[in-house]
Amino acid sequence: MSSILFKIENGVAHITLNRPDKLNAFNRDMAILLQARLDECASLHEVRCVYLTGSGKGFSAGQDLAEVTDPEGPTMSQILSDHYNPIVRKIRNMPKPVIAAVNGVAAGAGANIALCCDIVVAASSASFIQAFSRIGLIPDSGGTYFLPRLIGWQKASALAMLGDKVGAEEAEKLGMIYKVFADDIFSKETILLAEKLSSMPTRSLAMTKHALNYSFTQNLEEQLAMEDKLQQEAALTYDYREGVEAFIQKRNPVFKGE
Ligand code: T3D
Repeated sequence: MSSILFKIENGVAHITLNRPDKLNAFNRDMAILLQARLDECASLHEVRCVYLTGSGKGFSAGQDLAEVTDPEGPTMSQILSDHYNPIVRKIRNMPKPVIAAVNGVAAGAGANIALCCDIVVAASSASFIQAFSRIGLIPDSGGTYFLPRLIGWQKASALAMLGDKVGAEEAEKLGMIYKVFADDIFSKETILLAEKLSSMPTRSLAMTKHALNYSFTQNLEEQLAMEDKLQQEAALTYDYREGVEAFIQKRNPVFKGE
């Protein structure tokens, strides 16, 4: 059985981390396969939203700690430069929305890969742990970048240092994630959310993502100029014409992602 499951349905690419016996901890194979699937999602026109989740009871327990103690296993430098950093870049640069559907515990790199996604939703029994400090490491996979931006410096600092477990409800209150769903409706409701996104104007969503990515490093004048440029591009899309026409004609728009 592959460590990554993949299917495309109703415009949504479903990527499932699939090492359930190890709470979907990342080994090299899973990290490399995930990257290949993310590349596929970026290039396929029929994929208009990516839905990333875990199989079994966890989302991902981060780095497979058995692999790091294996003398034949990858080095720390390979783990970051070949595994986690490219995954984070591919998610942030994906020209379509990526949903992290956190079905269970998300720890270490597993938590931070979820938190770098565009929309993070969680089952009520899920939890987030910056587990790094528990084993003498620092938060990686973008954790020191995304966490303070999501929840503020003080909370990020405390969670990164203490490695406390944060339940889904608390994560929602902190602004770490978008929404919590009760366990029994989690899968159905979050797939519906992904399918809704896949029927939206994909190119303008990609431009929105691009503008949000850049907002962290630009001043207001630069950001206004970026919005101006992107809005002109958005106005040239088929979906913009369709959206306005549908409004005037009092009907639902049918967007093509073009
Ligand atoms: O060198 C480097 O490490 C560089 C990379 C850094 C990036 C990172 O992600 S560092 C952080 C690595 N992750 C962790 O430290 C988390 C380790 N796991 C846990 O603390 C706990 O498993 C959880 C809090 C996540 C969940 O606890 P619980 O009680 O629900 O489950 P469990 O019983 O601990 O785990 C279930 C099984 O998964 C168990 O296997 P077994 O005994 O049934 O055969 C456990 O060993 C396995 N497992 C869980 N996490 C990992 C793992 N196996 C390998 N690596 C793991 N990270």
